[in-house]
Amino acid sequence: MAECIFCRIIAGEIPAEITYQDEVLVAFRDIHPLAPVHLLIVPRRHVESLAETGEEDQAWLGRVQVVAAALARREGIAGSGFRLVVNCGPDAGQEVPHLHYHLIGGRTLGGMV
Ligand code: DGP
Repeated sequence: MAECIFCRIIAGEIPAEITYQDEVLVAFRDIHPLAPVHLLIVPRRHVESLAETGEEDQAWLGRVQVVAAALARREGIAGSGFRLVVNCGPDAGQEVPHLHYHLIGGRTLGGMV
């Protein structure tokens, strides 16, 4: 999607600190980090939100968690703990309409809401 900011990051049109990429997923540092480690894990394919996914997406949605755990280990927060968050839709405060998972850690995190 030409005007999607995350599609443009994936395409290399907007700079970002990319920390991981494979054939289906890309991870980069959040521009407004909420903690010492704050990565966004996104599918290369433009999917607006988790609400748009279905049975056919099971494999890569599962891969998100495998990659998140690997990145947590690489970032040194697997032992101290981390949070994997997906905001879906307006009530959850989703700002960028391209499905993304926040991997957050490196400090004690507060309550969920
Ligand atoms: P959400 O509220 O779940 O839609 O989170 C969107 C996140 O995306 C927010 O934490 C800031 C981040 N973000 C927005 N624009 C950019 C950008 O251009 N580059 C990077 N690296 N992150 C961005």
